[in-house]
Amino acid sequence: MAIRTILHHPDERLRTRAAEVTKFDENIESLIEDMLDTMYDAPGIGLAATQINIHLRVIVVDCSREEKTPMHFINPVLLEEVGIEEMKEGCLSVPGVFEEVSRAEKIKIKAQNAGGTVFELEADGLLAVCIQHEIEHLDGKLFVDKLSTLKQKRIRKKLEKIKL
Ligand code: GNR
Ligand code: NI
Repeated sequence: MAIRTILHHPDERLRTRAAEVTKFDENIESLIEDMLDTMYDAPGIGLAATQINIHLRVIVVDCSREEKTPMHFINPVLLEEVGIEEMKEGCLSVPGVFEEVSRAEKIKIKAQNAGGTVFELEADGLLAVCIQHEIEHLDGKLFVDKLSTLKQKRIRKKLEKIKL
């Protein structure tokens, strides 16, 4: 049980491409626990290991409204993307910024669980948006990269000024 520090844009470490997980041991289990603790504390509906400066392909998500439904995905890969949907997004690494972003409406992914077992999942709605947002973190991308260059400049300036 540990809450880790979340990196903030424009920290260059957020631009790191995360490496595949090859060892499914207790270190991965405790990383997932820490990521969930950090996500719930924030609070957020998703977190990529990149955001806590761990450059491994691990994401956690909980988009549920009532009961806690923690999910984790190791080495996630997008297999199918169908349709387009616009949603207002935010990011724990870009505090105070909320902008419309368009993404696939329905997705199918393949991933591994903490035991290394491969599984597939189909998602739509907020869960699909969140999973796509998290996978992009693992490739060093942020949702603000999809905005106009003018908006990107303003966001960078604003965050450099407040330096949370
Ligand atoms: O908490 C979060 N909310 C959110 C809202 C809309 C689209 C994506 C997200 S993910 C974000 C947490 C986060 O930064 N994950 O990387
Ligand atoms: Ni994010």
